[in-house]
Amino acid sequence: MKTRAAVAYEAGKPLVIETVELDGPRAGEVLVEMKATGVCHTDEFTRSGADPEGLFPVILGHEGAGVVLEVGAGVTSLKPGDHVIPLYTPECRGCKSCLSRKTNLCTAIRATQGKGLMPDGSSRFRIGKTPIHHYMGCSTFAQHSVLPEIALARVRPDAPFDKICYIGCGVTTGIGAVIYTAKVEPGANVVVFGLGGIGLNVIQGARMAGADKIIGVDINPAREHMARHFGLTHFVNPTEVEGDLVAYLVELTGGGADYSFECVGNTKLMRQALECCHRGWGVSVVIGVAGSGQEIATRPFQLVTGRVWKGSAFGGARGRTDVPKIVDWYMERKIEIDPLITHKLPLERINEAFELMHSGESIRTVVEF
Ligand code: NAD
Ligand code: 022
Ligand code: ZN
Repeated sequence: MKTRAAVAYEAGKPLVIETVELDGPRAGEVLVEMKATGVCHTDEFTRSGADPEGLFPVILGHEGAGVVLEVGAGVTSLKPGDHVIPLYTPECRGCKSCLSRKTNLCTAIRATQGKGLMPDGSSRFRIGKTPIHHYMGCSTFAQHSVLPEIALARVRPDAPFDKICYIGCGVTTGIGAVIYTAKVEPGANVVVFGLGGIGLNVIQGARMAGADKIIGVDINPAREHMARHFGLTHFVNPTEVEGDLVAYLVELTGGGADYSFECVGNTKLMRQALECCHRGWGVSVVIGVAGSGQEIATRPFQLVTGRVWKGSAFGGARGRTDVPKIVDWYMERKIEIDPLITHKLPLERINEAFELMHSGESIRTVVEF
């Protein structure tokens, strides 16, 4: 079939809206009609050429929501008409990682996904004879995409696509890091570095978990207002703190944070996030993705004295199991998404989403098909 997509032909160039050829689903695969997609940092990381593993030409996008149109041979968990959210972290329930119950990082299709290919080693997208790469196993910047069955979460049909697409990355990453990775308990003191599309979801996760102090750190003063709406109790602008930020945060938390979250991707902040944790038990979760080749540092004493450094991918969520639950939380008004979607664009104007991201004007831009 033919479909409309935003194609990244070359690193650093704007996306081009094109009609592309899409082959139907093979065994274990599903054809999805995309209804909406968010535009996230990793899409820009790859588009810009900063991602050393970026492949071109490619159809980017990993934060979508849509409807199943057709299923390939052997697909049993989905049928045409089902509403779905694509998963860049799939859940096969059979690999060593899924069976371990200790991680959400399913390995079933990891090798081919990283190469921009479907599990059988080929691409479903092409223009003329030129194959176009898939992206993070999702390629949501296309009106239709083909995905593996294990990379789709079936969700309730009454949930609005233009909001729940954000659960495909940002919402689950932020809330999941609190609930699944850190397991924040009621009464805990929490420090969040970076109050953007991820950090604001960490804040609402911390509120949901019953945290006491929820302290947000951001250099953009405009982020305070929205953060308070989501549960922030104290705002800290590092540019206005006299002296050492870590000492200031330890004082503010009465001895150190029980949990801290780095939601920027800055290795200096990762260190501060660890070091502002409470001696003996404080846990710091790295969510931000730093530029390639960067390293984190601290003195071993920080760990010897009981602080714990952790990382979280997709919030530690098991996609097919947990994503439908998060959609339910949204529909039951236990979490909020609407105010975080600050901009909406048609596919033709998708390049403006990257500009809004750079200027700090948007939290999330959603593209509707
Ligand atoms: P964003 O741009 O919306 O937010 C970043 C925030 O950090 C902004 O509000 C900015 O003002 C603030 N900031 C920048 N420099 C700062 C500094 N020195 N001190 C304090 N605050 C500072 O980005 P986002 O969408 O929230 O994403 C944040 C990070 O999370 C990115 O690195 C992204 O790639 C990563 N991420 C990770 C996962 C995962 O699974 N681990 C998933 C999604 C996103
Ligand atoms: C999503 N991310 C950032 C913004 N939006 C993001 C980026 C990378 C990861 C998670 C979220 C991530 C963490 C750990 C891994 N990835 C490796 C997982 C593994 O090796 O099993 C990651 C993922 C997908 C891809 C690359 C890296 C990919 O499909 N190319 C989950
Ligand atoms: Zn993302």
